[in-house]
Amino acid sequence: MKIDVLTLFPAMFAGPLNESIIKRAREAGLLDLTIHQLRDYTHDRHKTVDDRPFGGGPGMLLKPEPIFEAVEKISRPATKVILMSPSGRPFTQAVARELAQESDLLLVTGHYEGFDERIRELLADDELSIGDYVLTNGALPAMVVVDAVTRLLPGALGDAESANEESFSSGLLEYPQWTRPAEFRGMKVPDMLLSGNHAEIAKWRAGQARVRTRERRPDLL
Ligand code: JCQ
Repeated sequence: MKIDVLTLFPAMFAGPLNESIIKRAREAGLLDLTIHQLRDYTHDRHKTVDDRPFGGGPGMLLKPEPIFEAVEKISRPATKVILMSPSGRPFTQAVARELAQESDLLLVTGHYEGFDERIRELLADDELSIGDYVLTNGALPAMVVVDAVTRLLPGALGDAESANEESFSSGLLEYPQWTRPAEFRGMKVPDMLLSGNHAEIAKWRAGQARVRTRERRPDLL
């Protein structure tokens, strides 16, 4: 999969996408990731990417010309153009699974008060939010999408990591788990898990997952 990212802060991408599973997926050729500096698509002396909103009001908007030029130069016929902003539709595991089926993504990251509406109307195929909070810019949300999508690409996860994908596909939160030692600072692992009765253990875990989901995320039930 090819993923392009358009950002004012390319340096933010240096760390997280060069570690662990994503690093391995890039080295294996599963992910071809390119980070583009939006300012490189301006033509004025000050490399202007933003301007004040018509009608007044606080803050600045990303102006259309640099983003249109960048998207037209970077995208290919199959490219799905996605804006990252708090006004987008929620990014979920189901959306990650959909995006993992695409061949080309271009993630356009915003900041300030937002995008000139013509960017939305004419360029964007989709607009995604990673959650109901406001960040300083869309670089972290773009990295979240790249990470969640890349780990779903066939061959990205090893066997041990793949097992983990089961957890969210149940639609419930994960049940509690323990590893050795069986007693730590006086706290014991539930006897049930030491019983060796795998049918009973599976039933117990399903119950624990439901209890935890009802307490923390009743919206998922
Ligand atoms: C994305 N959840 C939060 C902030 C404006 C118009 O674009 C803007 C983008 C940002 C950065 O993204 C987020 C975000 N999902 O804050 C303001």
